[in-house]
Amino acid sequence: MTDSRRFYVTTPIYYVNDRPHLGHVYTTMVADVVARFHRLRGDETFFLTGVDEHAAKVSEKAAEMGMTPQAWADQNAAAFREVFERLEMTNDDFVRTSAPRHKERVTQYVQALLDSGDVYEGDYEGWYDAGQEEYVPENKAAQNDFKSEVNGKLLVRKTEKNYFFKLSAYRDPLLCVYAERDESGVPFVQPEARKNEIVNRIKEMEDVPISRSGTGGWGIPVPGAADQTIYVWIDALFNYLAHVDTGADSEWGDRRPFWRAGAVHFIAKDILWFHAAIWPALLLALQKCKGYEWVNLPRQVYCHSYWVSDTGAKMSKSLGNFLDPAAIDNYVSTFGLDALRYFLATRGPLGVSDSAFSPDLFSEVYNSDLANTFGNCCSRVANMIGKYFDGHLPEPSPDSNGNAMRFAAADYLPDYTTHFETLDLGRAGEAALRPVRDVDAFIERTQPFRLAKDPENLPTVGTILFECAEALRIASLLLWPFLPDACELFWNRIGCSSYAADLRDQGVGNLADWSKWGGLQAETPIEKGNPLFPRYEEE
Ligand code: ME8
Repeated sequence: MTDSRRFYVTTPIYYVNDRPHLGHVYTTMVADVVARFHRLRGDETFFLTGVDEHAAKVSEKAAEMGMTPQAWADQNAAAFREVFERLEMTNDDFVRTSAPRHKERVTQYVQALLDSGDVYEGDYEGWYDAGQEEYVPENKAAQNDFKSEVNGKLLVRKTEKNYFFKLSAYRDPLLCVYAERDESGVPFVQPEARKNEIVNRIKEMEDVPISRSGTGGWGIPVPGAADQTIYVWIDALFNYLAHVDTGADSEWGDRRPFWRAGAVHFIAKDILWFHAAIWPALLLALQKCKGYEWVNLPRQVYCHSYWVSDTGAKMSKSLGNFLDPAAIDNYVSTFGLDALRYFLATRGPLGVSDSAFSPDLFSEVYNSDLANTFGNCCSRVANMIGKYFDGHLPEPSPDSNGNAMRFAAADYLPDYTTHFETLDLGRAGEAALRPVRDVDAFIERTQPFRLAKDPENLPTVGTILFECAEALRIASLLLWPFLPDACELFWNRIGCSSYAADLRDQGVGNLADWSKWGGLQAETPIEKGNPLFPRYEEE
């Protein structure tokens, strides 16, 4: 398998100082939809998510709760894992930074950087944002009245003995990477507007401390300096490499080809600097170390915006206005998991603007796209096949005026694929619904229910309905990454359950082949079943 047929996608690893919320579910769901698309089209795919444990806010919250940091982290890590499982995320592994395999790798990476001189010992004094666990540059701190940009709390003046990373040495190399990637047509950071922000900051970057003292041992020790722990951000960023840096003889098998294929990192704008500057600089430094020459840079950092509440405030744990797992469950039990997935992926803040999470918009999108469009069209076609052809797919006649859909089908795939490649899931969802909209328009135009009144027209009606069913089959393939449960149910009803079996057993599909015209067999029993998406009426 060539690297271009491999795909590696990650989400941030989330802090376990509290329970998961909609923001975490969102990024993981977006990555899940994208991972499913790649599997569907036959790419060997690796999808990583997980939790970030060694933050001071985790040990502080644990102390508040009267628990050890590890016990508190265990409890919340389990909550994240459980929510992701319940939401049928298809992540291939789940990171915990307190796991021995993670600690071992991070220690090795930092040791290599100490050996090469890119990590060195020194003193650091600066303005510290305790909530964000980061030092804020002097000018930025002053601009903001020495308060946190994120939670408004006062910054603290802090001095410490530290190990530093020679970030300043990577200004030019990083700017070169950015320029090269722009030229190649796949910019390192997307969307474009976010990239420009970062490029300006890279030009001024200084060395950064990468260790902390006084963490009470909660963290990974700096090799050879037991009183210092590796700064939680360095520890966390390395997860992306550590979990696929496994050899053929390990318990996880050879995952390195996934790294070499080029990671796609989904994150939100709060953590762009770490991913767009520090992370690639660390990798450039590591790549110079013996044994790590194979470590290339990620393919892309995709930076989305925020879900905000109806009032426009960011949804966050500290603001207490997030949708928690119980609220998320409520949406799932009312509308179904597919609906949540579809709404989040297609109406979410993937671009540079925030999205307001509004219950009204949710039900509106559910009714318009899922109940009235995909669900209704499937029912309509199955009903007519039931009524006029005894529930068996009719034979199409080659040259009747009923076969117009066949010609439209040839161009569904390219647009859809392009939107997935550029991570524009709103447009990808729209492209997946296009065949459904075309079927609705085709039925309106040809009026098979009227034609069927005269038995002489049955061959034409049969062709029309065959073409409708065939176009819906193609739509269901394109919709599968968004609506896996409904599409698999639909496949069962139209005699195509082998798609789900292949995806499950082989881990990959064959979208190019499957989406070719002519996948359905005449005479196949077509099951009507219950509506895939019953219309939602507010009580
Ligand atoms: O930053 N809208 O963890 P974290 C959209 N551990 N996405 C949101 C969101 C919102 N309102 N709120 C949170 C950390 N997110 C570090 C990451 S990675 C090496 C270490 C999502 O628990 C979004 O993906 O604060 C954001 O980047 C992430 O949660 C922050 O999660």
